[in-house]
Amino acid sequence: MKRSLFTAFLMGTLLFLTAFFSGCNYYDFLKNIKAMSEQAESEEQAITIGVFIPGIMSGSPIYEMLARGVQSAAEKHNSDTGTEQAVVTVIEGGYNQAEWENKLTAMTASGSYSLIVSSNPSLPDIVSGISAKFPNQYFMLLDGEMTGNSHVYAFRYNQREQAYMSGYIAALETTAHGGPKRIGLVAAQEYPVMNNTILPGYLEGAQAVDPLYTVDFRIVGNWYDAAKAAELASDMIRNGVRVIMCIAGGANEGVVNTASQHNAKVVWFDTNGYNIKPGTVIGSSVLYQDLAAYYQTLRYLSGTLPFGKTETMGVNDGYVDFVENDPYYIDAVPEEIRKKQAEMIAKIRNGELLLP
Ligand code: RBF
Repeated sequence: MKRSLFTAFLMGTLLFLTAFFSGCNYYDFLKNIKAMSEQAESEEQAITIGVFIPGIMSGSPIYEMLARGVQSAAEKHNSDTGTEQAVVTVIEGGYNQAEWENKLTAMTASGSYSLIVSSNPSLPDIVSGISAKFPNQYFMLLDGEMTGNSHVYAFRYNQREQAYMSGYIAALETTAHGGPKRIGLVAAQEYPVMNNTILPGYLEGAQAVDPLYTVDFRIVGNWYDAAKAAELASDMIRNGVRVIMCIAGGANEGVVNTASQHNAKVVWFDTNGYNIKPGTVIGSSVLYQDLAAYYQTLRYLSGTLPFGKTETMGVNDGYVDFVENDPYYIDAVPEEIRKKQAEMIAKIRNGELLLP
């Protein structure tokens, strides 16, 4: 016992003396160890972001932009920090909307994601139920509205502006060609934003050209059936409609092909669609969802995303636009019409025309 006490005392003294005489180095050594373990810890604490696509990405640019924006933000974060900290996983929920809630619940219950990102106006309702069961999960919802939940951030676009610009060009083109004062809208399905914002905004834009305009509004029933969308478009064209806007994801193709066969025209929504069928697509009212996803994800990664809020962005915030500088637009649409469209857009930009 006495002997082991003596050994411990001797070792302690030796250690103390070594540390004392090489004080500086020892201190640096400790500092290095601490820095290394902190770095390892921060690399270990991956920020995992799960992107839930409510549908299929192919044919739905709004979803492709979502995934691309989140991924670019993660790459930027990783390159800025010199780590591989941010990791993005994209999961497609498929076209069966009845399965989305279970799929998103499973994603949440896995506990694998620091943040779950999704997009479309039906997500807030689904997430509000899931959030009640998993109150620690953070969500970022684009193209949707949800306020007052401390773990949910939402971002929506001013789609009244977006649809108004579409209705305006559709009516200008129809008026120039003569024929009935009627424009078409082929939508995949009815939902509150479609019925209460997009359809009325489209009509409002057309009626700003001439108050006699009406909209022939048809529903495909899903986001993929191009044959059904083609049938609806043919029927409209037979009834004298010259310009059709389509918001039907993968089914849009049916509208574009039919219009091009019958010398009718298409207004594209969400992305620049002029090159899809040059000469047939005469308007593109776009959303910059890729930018929204990118910047809001960067805010999340820097800890500044304002959870609990919905932010709404439109033309003057740079998130909604009508593409005027595309060579296919310039080729397809006479100068006189482009001039009138440009004047209307200028009024939105300078605040003369307010469409909140
Ligand atoms: N837009 C798409 O482009 N593809 C889709 O598969 C799709 N699915 C949707 C499902 C629901 C239930 C709702 C409410 C909207 C969906 N949208 C889809 C529409 C999208 O959110 C947006 O409203 C339109 O793209 C117009 O900006």
